[in-house]
Parts: sequence; C-alpha cells; structure tokens
Amino acid sequence: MNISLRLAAAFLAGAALTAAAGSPSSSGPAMSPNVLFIAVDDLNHWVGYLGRNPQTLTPHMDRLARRGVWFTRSYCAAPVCNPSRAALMSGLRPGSTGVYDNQENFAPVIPEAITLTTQFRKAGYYVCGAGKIYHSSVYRPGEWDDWFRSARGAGREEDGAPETQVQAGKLPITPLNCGDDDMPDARFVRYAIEQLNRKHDRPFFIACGLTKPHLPWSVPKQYYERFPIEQIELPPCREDDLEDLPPIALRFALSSGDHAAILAQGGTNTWKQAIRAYLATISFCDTMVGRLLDAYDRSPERDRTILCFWSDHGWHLGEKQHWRKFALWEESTRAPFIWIVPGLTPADGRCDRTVDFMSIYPTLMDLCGIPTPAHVQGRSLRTLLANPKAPWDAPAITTYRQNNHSIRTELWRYTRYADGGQELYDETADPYEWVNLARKEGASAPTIQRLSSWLPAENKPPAPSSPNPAARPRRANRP
Ligand SMILES: [Ca+2]
Repeated sequence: MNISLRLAAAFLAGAALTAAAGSPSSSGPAMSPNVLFIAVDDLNHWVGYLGRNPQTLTPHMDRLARRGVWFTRSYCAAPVCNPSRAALMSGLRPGSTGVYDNQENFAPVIPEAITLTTQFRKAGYYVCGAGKIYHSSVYRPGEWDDWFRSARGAGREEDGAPETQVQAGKLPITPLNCGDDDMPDARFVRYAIEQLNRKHDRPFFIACGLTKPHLPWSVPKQYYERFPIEQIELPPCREDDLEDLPPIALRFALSSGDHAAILAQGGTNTWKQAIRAYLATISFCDTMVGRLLDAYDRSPERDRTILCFWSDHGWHLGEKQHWRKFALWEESTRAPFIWIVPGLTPADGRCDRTVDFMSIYPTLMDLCGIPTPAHVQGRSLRTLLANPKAPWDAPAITTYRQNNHSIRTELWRYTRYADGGQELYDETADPYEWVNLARKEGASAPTIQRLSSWLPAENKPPAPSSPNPAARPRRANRP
C-alpha cells in the first residue's frame, strides 16, 4: 500500500471510530461511509476475472474486480437461496437458526432486531432496497426506510414475448423479444441509481438484488446471440467421478434427475444448450452490473461509498452429473465476491484467502463504525481489504441441510455428512474434486482430523415452514 492509501485508510478508520463513539443523532453518522450493496442470484464462478470458464462474457464484473479487492476463494454459508441470504443478513449460520433450505420460513427464527439492515437503521442510516435480497424477494418493512414496489403488480415477470421456448430437461430456455429495460432487474437497477443520485442528509445503505442468472433463463435474445451453440464447450467432467462418493453426496448429485433428463433428451447437444442459456443470462446480469458501476462512478458520494458485490451461491452445469445448487462441492459453494472501500482497498487486489459470506455483516459494521452485535458469527475482512496478502487462518464453511458441513481451506476441501460420510479433495492437484481422498485410510487422517476442528457444533433442527401467510415477510411488488 502506498503512503496516500495508508493515510486514507487511517482517515477512514478514524472516521469509523468517531462514528462508533457518537450517538446516532450526533455528528457521527454524518461522517460514516455509505454502502452500495449489490446481490446477484445463482451466479457461480463463471466470471471472466476468475477464469473458471473462459467462454463467459462479464466485462463489467471484470472491471469492477479491477477496482477493488476480488476474492478467488469466496464461498456461501449455504448453497441455496433462502438459507444463504438468511445467514448472510442475520449473522447466524444455518445450524444456528435451522434455516437450511428454501421451504423454511426464516422470519420467526430471525427477529428483525438482529438483521444487518436493522443495525444500519439504528445507527441513523437511510436504508433502502429493491429486488431480491431475501429469498423470493420478500422484505420486512421494519428493516427498510424504503423498499421498491413496482406498480406493475407481478414482480418478476419480463415484458418480452418469448422468441422461442424450449426445455433442456426441466430447465426452461427462453430468448425474449424485448430490450434490457423491459426486464425486472432493470427496474431494480433504476431504483438503486435514483437512490444513489438523490441528495442525502445522512449516510445511506442501498441494496440492489438482481434476480438473474437465476432460472428462468429468459433474457433478451441478443444475449443468446453472443454465444454460438457450436462454440459451447462442456465443463471438465470424469465418467467415474461419482464412484467414490458417500451415500448422501450421491443423493445430492442425482436426486433432481436433471442430468439424466438432459442427456436423454438430446445428449451433449442439449447439455450445451443449457450451458449457452446460463452464459447468456450471466451476460445480461453483467450488463445490469455495468449500469450500477457506471452510476456509482458518477454518483456525488462515490468517494465515501463502499461497494459490496456478492452472489448467493454457485451452480452446477453437469459437473458430477449435477445441476443447480443444493450440494457442497466447489461449483455449488463458490461465488463472486468483490469490495471497493474508498481509502482502504487497493486497485486490482487479488485475495486468495478462504472467506465465506458470514464475513459480510461484521465487515460492514466494522467499516461503518457500527458496533457488531454479539450474536454475529463471522469475522471482519478489514485486514484483507487493506492488504489482500495478509495472513488469515480461517477456512470458509458451507452447510447444506442439517449437519452436513464443508470446510474449505486454501489447499483442501473437507466435507462431513450427517451420517458420517466424508469427502476430502486436494484443491491444488484436483480443482474439479474428482478424487475423494477420504476413501484412502491413513494418509489423509491427520488432515481430516485437523480440518474437523472447524465443523460447526450447532446443528439445530430445521425451522418450520410457516403455514400462516401473516407470519411471512411480504413479497415485493405484489399489491
Ligand atoms: Ca469422484
């Protein structure tokens, strides 16, 4: 870090400390940084700057990464929308709330008082949002000063008519006859930009939750045209990959039946159609991110505004004969993660440390000078944001359903399932996790023993799914 960056970092730290010491109504919050919080949905590591899939086209996310610190080993707390977002926004891992999957209602087990946006509101921030921050785009009015409601009624429907509509197995592929502005994500982006450009009399937290590249893969057809089907390549796979998996892992891989359905329909051609659709939808998402980044750059408060960019989890496209998320391998758990912190983050700061998204809540508290509530389980990334090469001894931890946990260090992935089944992968030699070393007794035992010490001890029973609609948070954009 050069001298001016150090000075700026010291200034930011001082401002944060001042804010923490002052009461919300004093001059403290006025000195606090703002936050632009950008969430994307189901975007795996197929972004240009991570290099996992060279076919992907994400110029805007790539330039976003070059602007700040980008993580190469960043992982979700849970590989499913609802529990990933509930954990990130509450500061509590899935095992501490029982929110493990999409059917569980987080509202009764995660009180409004403990969430991330509530802390910003209590500290005197103006807190607003649009789109998908929590699963199904639900929101609780008490956690926001303003929430975007579309006058359109149904929220997530695109305006465009399908150019064609085909299925790859059960996955809908739908190029649309419409423009970018006809997409719901464009409306969420427009709202966030309006908020960025408004005159603010107190620090702000603006959340913009984009809903693509989540299914359905319905985006303007021009995005499909960027990816000629004859150029699409399948991800690296091994025929015998599943033979060394424990029983629960095998169920996670195969139970959806997606891969069998895709191959039965049209073999690798159908497989490539699905990959193309995902790439097209990522490319649309990238355009939306570009709009936000351009607006951020032009915004009056840019030099006092932190930008935090994350995706809720990864996605399989046939690796391990698996599709979607719902598993504990690299494809499901790894997701893009980028920070710009004016005065703190260096440009193009590549960070190879293992982090998970439980870090987001305490990092934002730390950077904004708001006391981190005692329940929050993650750890602030401030030292890595200031120096991406700084030492870091914690792994990333991902949980899928009750008492199945995966521990990711820079060298290893170790997964322990509820029934005692295990997987261990050497991530340097085997980045696609083909050879389960846990099957070899002896040699891997010390590594497994060491990594086991990170397994979360709390494994609450699943939270109930609420039969009472009144107990559920509101769904955005519905009258
Ligand atoms: Ca294998």
